[in-house]
Amino acid sequence: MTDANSYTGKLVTIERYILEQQQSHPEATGTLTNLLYDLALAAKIIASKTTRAGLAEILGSAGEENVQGEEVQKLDAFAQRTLYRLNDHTGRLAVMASEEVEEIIPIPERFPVGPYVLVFDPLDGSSNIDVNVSIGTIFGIYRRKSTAGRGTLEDVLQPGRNLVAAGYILYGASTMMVYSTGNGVHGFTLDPAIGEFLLSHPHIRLTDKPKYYSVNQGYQPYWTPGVQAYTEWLQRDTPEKKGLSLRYIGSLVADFHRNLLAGGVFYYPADRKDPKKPGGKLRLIYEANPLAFLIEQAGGYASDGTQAILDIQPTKLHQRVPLFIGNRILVEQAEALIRTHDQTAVSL
Ligand code: AHM
Ligand code: MG
Repeated sequence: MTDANSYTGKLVTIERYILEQQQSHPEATGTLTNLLYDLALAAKIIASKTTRAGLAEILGSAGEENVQGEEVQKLDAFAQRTLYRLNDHTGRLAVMASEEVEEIIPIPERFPVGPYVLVFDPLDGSSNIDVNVSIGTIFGIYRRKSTAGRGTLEDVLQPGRNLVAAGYILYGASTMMVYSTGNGVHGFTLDPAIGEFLLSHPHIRLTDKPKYYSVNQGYQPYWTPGVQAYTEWLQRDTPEKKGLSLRYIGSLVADFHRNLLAGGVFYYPADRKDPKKPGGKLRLIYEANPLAFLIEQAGGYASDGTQAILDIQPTKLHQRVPLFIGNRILVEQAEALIRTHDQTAVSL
């Protein structure tokens, strides 16, 4: 059991914090507050499985039954189902969309609809599960645009600038939930002994002394000259900064989280490696936009190399986008070098 006396600071649960933030908006109906609670609950349920990853092989593999006679699911399918089931019936959402699902996810006819739109990547970095490396969930919340009935594709295809809230859950050495409703970025750490997310990182701001750059340097031969020049610039001492160290996990939430706390830049540029993915690998709606919203709230910036991620009007549900995200000064330099060296960078 957790000894309450072992906590030195004020104990603030995520529920209390979200509620206190809502109270500073007298016009709020509580719907967004409850939606964030639903996501915190989903986070706990998914975390309870990620900490048992690997045991499925002992207890039964995907598609088989485990010793309790339950069907064992792959973790990403489990995360998808958990998020869907916690949100399909609440009357808070008009529509959902997920990286794992090809079309928009309607709210079933038997349930009421509400004013918000939820987009999510249920388990990002899932190739890391088998090697016991951190993974994450990413989410974004919009207000619906359509005025009645079930939500539509148009409700989902909104620029990130319209986000009302966004966040992620990091399943790492501890589980953390980090979110913003447009009033700073706040981080909570799950205390597994009491099953509560406790405020551990209020008002996260990027440091002005960034430490890290994060990129899959294995793709360097396929980069454009602008991205090559940018990487060399990051490595050198320059008037703006000391040369940065390389850190790359290959799990976006974990890479983003480290750079948010320590300062730096993450990038997944457009490259010539896979001609079928000319816009890079990451998805605008489920990955780039929510994290871009958070980074701006923490004093940073996110770009596709030519413009702010948050200003891009999505045209397709699963649109990919090059991503440069982190300290503003570092991301703006990427834009400058891409402008100088690759006039054709985004139309590769
Ligand atoms: P996923 O959505 O299929 O899990 O892929 C996204 C992940 C990100 O977490 C990570 O930043 C990137 O893929 C790593 O890709 P790569 O292995 O090409 O460096
Ligand atoms: Mg993903």
